[in-house]
Amino acid sequence: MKKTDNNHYIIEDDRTGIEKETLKRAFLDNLYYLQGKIPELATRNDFYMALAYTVRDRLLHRHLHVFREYIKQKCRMVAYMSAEFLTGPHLGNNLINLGLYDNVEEAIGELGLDLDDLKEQEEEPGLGNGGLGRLAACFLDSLATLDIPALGYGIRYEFGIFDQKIVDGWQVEVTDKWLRFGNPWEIAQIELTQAIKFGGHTKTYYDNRGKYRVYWIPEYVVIAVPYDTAILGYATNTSSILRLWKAEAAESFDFQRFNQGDYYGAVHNKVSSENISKVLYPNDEKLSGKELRLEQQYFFTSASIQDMMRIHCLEDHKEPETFFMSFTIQLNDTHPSLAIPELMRILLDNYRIDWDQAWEITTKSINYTNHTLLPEALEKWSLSIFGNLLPRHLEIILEINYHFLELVRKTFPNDEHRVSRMSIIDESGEKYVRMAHLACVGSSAINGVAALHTDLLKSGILKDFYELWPNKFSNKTNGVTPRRWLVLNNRPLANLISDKIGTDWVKDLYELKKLEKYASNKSFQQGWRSCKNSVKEYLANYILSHLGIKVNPLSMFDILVKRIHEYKRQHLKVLHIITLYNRIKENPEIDIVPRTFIFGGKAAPGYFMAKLIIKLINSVAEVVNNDPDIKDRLKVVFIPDFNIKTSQHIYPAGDLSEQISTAGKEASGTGNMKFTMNGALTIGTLDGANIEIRDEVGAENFFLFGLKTDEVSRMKSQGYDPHSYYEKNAELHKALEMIKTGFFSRDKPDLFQPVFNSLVFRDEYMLLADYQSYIDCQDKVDSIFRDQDTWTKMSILNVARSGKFSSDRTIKEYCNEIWKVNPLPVKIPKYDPKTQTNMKLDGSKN
Ligand code: 26Q
Repeated sequence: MKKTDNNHYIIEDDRTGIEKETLKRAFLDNLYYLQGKIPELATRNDFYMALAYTVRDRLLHRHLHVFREYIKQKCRMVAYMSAEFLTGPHLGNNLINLGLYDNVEEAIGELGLDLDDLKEQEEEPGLGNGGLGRLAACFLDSLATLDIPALGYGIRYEFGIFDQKIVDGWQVEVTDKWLRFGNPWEIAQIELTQAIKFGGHTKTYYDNRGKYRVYWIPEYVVIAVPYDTAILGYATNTSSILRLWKAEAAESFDFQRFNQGDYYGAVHNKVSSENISKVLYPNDEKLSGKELRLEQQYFFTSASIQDMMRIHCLEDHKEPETFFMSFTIQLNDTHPSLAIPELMRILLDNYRIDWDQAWEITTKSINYTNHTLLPEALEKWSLSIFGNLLPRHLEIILEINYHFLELVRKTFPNDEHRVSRMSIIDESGEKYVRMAHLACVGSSAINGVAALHTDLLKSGILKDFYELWPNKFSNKTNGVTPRRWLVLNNRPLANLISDKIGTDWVKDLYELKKLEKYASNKSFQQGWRSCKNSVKEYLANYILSHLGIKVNPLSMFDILVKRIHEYKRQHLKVLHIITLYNRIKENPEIDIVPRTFIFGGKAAPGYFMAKLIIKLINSVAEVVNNDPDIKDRLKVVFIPDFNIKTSQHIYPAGDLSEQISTAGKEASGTGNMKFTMNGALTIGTLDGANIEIRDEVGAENFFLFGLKTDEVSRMKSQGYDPHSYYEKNAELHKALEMIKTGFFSRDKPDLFQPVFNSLVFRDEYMLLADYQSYIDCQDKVDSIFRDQDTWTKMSILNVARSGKFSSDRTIKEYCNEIWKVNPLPVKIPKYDPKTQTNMKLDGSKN
């Protein structure tokens, strides 16, 4: 209750009020009426749910108001289409973005509960594999924070990325049942359901104007039900909508079949329809035989395009011809690229718009972001699978291709090699639809995700397209949201920064520059170190309680967390660890900087080598951690189930960030940015966004090693011989021998031979060529870490110069250069008589 000047009391509404007493009342009320519990009998989940609903109440009116306003104002909206949105847990983030974190923490504390404890209870929506999915989530945060009208469209997978358990050093996959206790953050919008057609065949006819037309007679229909989640902006009324589609059967029960006595047949349709949104595919699953993946892609792109068209036509006078004025669509990789033929189909077949105009509307609406340089990772679908599932879309794609190849021939006469290289259809053997080609042809703008990546696209896998349309290409270096990755996850550091330079940096990360002048200030350095130490202690406790391994918080926390992949070279880090181990064994008194090596990451379930690398890390850990000669100077820890939740404890605690991919392989990387923002120094190759991080923080504050992109390709073309490195480098030789001969796998000596063989006889990612440079660089890291003042200064400068890596900067670039959309801040009346009561002390209404 707040007292005003004229003896009035304002009693806050239980659903929107933000005073501590109101929050407590609302929380207990939700516990009682929604969970059906009194505090004495409530479980931790009951408390979490009650708090989640309390927070949801406080964001709902923004969410509802904002969208109504967009429709009213007929503004242009961004539609970010992505097969993955890796949002992570919502509770903490919503509290930060609502500005309620401290109030709620206190209110909950006064009720005898711990906010950290309740946050831990939230099951995270793991609806993504890694970087690409997390980028989509960071973008929604930035779009809302910058007041850009936006929708994210994707799939509401019932099972997200698998949970990882480590059993006897091996990865074991466990189904992610994230919805099992309910999801308080989503709202099903049943009335916005869309029908999605599949299979069947097409027919032609002449319409009443004598025009040749096609219609599609599908074999079956699946229903798409949207579930909305509000993604709040920080300190603004705007919220983006994340709209995820769930598949349901059109007729959930086939009564005709049931009456014929075929009970199982009667539910079959329901089961197979619902399969479409059942499970997220891991990222390096080979596509052959993965028809369900294509069904998923069409399912969510069709539902989303239909939904956009519905929204566009909401205002009476809006015609489909002006669709591109209502929406600018961004394709997050090729996974949603069926949006191109789907929008064409709707314009051609449903609205009977002519080809040329339909094509103009489509290409004006759509843009494409590429996220990979690995040619084997480019999506392609066999023509027969494609044609069976989407016969009409295949016709449209063939016609797009016909017009496109005509243009290629006109622009580059007598160059049939180019024509077959560029064709949307790969006809070199079995026929395939090349999704990246479709995306390039159907988009106005094409971008890479870091400067080097974009350059390599232009000179490599998309070279022909760049030569045809140089102006379509641009670079948009990735970024991450500082709200989650710094303010929420690293409270001590965020508070220290705000005490020094105020809080403007949260919305304008370049403000961190103001820290530069304190970089050499001894007392600021001390405060900085004590922040780092406190988050390191937190992680040390986590490791002790979850893994039973005791690590020294004063040792250097040397961290490599990301998906396990050979190009990311986790095994190069292992070679470094074995080298240090051998140095100590040879000279037990050697003066060495104590380090804790922390690994985390999931391997795709079908990726043999990645899974073996996890086992290798754990086997090396077993030996190193238990060898008395090491005297705890080296500790190796593999933290299971690296995801958004576990990463929240990891990124803040980094001293050294390992970004060691082979130059030219990592499109951008975003973990590198999260570490930099949290004051870790990077050891890295000139790859992806590492290059730009180094440019920003200064070469003197970055540990660079390894071959450059052009050196990698030159060496490869001249015939790279890994074996000679193995022969000539004594320390490397010894480390590899130990892997080969079973030093780390005594009960199964040949267990790690495949690792040895792949390195010594092929070494596609050139670990051996980079080994010595990496080791030398790590020795330099050691010598600087010994000088804590210098290290701390470098750490402060890294944070001070990390402004570029806010996703706010990235989103501004997309807005200005590709989407052409403007901020539209929405006012929500502060005082709303419907939600607040104004009464006098004696109880009479005024
Ligand atoms: C494709 C077909 C079938 C099944 C799965 C997939 C699939 C799913 C996810 C393929 C790729 C992905 C994810 C790729 C990804 O995360 N790429 C990363 O994107 C980041 C954001 O741009 C970059 O920073 C990383 O460099 C890049 O590896």
